[in-house]
Amino acid sequence: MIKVAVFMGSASDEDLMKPCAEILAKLGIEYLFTVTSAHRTPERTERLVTELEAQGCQVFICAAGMAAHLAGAVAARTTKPVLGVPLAASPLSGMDALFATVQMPPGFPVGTLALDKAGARNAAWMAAQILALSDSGLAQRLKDERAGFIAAVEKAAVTVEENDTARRAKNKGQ
Ligand code: RP5
Repeated sequence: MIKVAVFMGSASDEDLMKPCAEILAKLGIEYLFTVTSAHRTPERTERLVTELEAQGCQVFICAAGMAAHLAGAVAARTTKPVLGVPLAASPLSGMDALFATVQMPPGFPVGTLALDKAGARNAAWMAAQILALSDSGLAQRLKDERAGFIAAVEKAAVTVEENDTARRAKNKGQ
């Protein structure tokens, strides 16, 4: 059963949003990764939200650039959590998409993540955290992934400290 829907406003958004799909797949979350536009295909967007929600979809991730109304349009049609990823797709460097995504009227929230790939990744992690509220197996997988992040930082700290020690020894010997 599809638990997370990832909507992009255009196929040109696919590259920026691929990391989102990769994380959902890694966590074993069933998802749909597709294109639908608030402006170009409003009927398709509405139909997808209605059908996916009826099938049990729990979280909607919406990514768009420019006048990024996709997340808002989805939030207007569901009370499931909607996460928005603003994309830098115009000469305004994503500020247009950020403002369009984040400034929702009261009662129709869009949980807005960072721009571009950083937001794409965190939208997947946030969706997983939402699903993990009622899925203990997924909650454990998230804890395991956190342990991996911690181990990576600790390993990097050892390497950086060793590099510094070596540099100091070299400078002393000169
Ligand atoms: C938005 O306009 C899309 O999400 C995309 O980021 C941007 C440009 O779309 P294309 O003209 O490349 O289809 O709706």
